[in-house]
Amino acid sequence: MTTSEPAATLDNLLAEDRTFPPPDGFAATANVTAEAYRRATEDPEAYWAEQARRLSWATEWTDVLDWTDAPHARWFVGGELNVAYNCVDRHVESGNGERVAIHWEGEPGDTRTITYAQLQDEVCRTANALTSLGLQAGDRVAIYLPMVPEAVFAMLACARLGLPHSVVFGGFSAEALRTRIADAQAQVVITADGQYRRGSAAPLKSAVDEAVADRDSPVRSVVVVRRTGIDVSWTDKDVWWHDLVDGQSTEHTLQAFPSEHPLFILYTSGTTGKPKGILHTSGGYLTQAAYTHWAVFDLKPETDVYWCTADIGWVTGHSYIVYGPLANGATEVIYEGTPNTPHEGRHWDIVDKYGVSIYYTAPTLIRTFMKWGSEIPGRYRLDSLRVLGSVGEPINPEAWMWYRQTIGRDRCPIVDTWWQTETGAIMISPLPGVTATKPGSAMTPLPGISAAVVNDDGVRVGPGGGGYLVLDRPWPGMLRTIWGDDQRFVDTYWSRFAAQGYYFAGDGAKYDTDGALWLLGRVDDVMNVSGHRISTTEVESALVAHPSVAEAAVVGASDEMTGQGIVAFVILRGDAAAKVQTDGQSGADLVSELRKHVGTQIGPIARPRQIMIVQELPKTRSGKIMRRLLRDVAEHRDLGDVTTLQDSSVMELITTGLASGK
Ligand code: 6R9
Repeated sequence: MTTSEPAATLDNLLAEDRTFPPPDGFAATANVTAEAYRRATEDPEAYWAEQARRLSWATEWTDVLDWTDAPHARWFVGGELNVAYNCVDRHVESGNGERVAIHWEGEPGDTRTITYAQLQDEVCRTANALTSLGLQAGDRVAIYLPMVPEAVFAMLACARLGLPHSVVFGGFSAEALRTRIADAQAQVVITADGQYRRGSAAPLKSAVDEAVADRDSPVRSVVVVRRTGIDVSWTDKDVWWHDLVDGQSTEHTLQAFPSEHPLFILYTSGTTGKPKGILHTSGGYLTQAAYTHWAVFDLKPETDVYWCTADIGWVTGHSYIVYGPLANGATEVIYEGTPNTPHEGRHWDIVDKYGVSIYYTAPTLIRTFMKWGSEIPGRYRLDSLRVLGSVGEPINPEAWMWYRQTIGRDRCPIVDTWWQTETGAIMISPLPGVTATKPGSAMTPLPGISAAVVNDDGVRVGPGGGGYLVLDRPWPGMLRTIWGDDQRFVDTYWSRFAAQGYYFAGDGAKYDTDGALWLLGRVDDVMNVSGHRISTTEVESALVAHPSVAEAAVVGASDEMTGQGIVAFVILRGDAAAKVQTDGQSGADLVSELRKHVGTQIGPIARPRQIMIVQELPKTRSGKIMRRLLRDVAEHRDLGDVTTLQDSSVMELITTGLASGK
């Protein structure tokens, strides 16, 4: 961790003075108005109690919040509810059983339409099936599935039975699955024979075979969805989903669980060390997931078609594909595959086909779409869209503007949503009917949420100041602990500013002079060059603003003279890339032009020491650039563990390029 506070070197980002107020007419019908901020500030607990009433409780709570054992919170103490009932049954009971819950689109083009009534049947069957395996409330279930409807059925069936699930991303290795199963002591794994990736069927169950092979594996049963029809080997732990589930009754009697009953464990992708099992519980989590999904996306369940492009293996998939939207009775699209299969317009094709009105994705994908070219979305109508969301990393102003103009056709508000696996749900975001947005800023904490920026000593900074983002009041969706390691929970999040009692988010942040919040990436992504603090985001944004650059990743590499030197890895846009490939000299010319460009945009201090033109960047499966690996390359170290990379051959390409002096 860095030891001094990020200084004010963000003139580039903070010079951003374009603002985009909500479109005409949007505010008039928006779910939330400015008045919510006032009410929530006056009495946050009353405000959250109001939000909790979006849910159906079997027993009313007695206390909104018990913070006496801080940092261990209990929300809606004494309350009891069933999370799956809230996401499914109650919509059927209120007469919306025929509403489509899920428009599912398989990668090869097969589809399924699932109404709330059908979802109820599927969840009940699955719950009966899991009970038949001998599982009891509190037992853990691992879910290792592609983006198929069974993933949603399985999560909701677990919730219905009070079985905390641990969803492991289907792109993770057998070893990653094994350690997560062992940490949570999961007794059952739900998986599929294989999964579609870029048009072909890849094995999945074979990884489970490997992960549960040990004699001391806690896993008793493996339930296998047949998705691709590829051959699988079979053991006596295995049972086909269709054999186990299809014959079950669609009747299942509900049980309510205490508000603090564990709902799920989700391991964060932690690039080093043992992954952290983030524990979320029921009442508070569902309250915040439902509230934020309604408020931030201005959801109108009767008319909107919502699509979040995340994978259910990530927290975004948990909160904004499964729990938030379904608790709100939304109609949503779930797409199984990659965005360029069978062509680079697949997402826009899906938007037009289903009339998607709310689209929520990640900056890395937006930059990829930019790289593919504006003419691709230009071929589609996209006139159903009305709100666009972004999550996962800071969004460069350039990508934000492209998103607004090319996808939103200058009509749709953009909500840049800051949150974490640990926060459970969105914390900092514009409200589409209230906030005048600035390209690249997540703007302000939501009504009910309180955040601050502090310096090294935990002292709050004001407008124009920068430092560390902290959360200074408990929130309903907050993580309750790290599974099996409460001390690590306290150490990681609550010890940095223990004196003040603040939650340390690990992100750098800055207020501009209007008081809008700019998230600057993880604090270990803040570079120190000759005593000047420069955010990797700031340099990346400058690079991406150059017409030849599609995507950029910047790291601070140790430097004898300056402490750290800035090393940039850039992917060029189509034309520039073609030119560089046919003409060696233009590569060198472009590199010096880019160095100059960053120098003019931010100042000479930010001029990268080295710029490398690469074909790809190493990314985790959730789309985050793995700067640790790039730092290793920049500092000529051997590469450590690359198993969490989406494509591990990327590193080979980059290091070979470096060795050949490209
Ligand atoms: C939801 C999710 C959390 C980290 C977080 C921050 C970065 C997420 C962001 C953002 C800037 C945003 N992050 N959203 N940074 N602006 N809108 O991504 O959870 O995978 O746990 O990552 O992602 O650095 O600390 P998770």
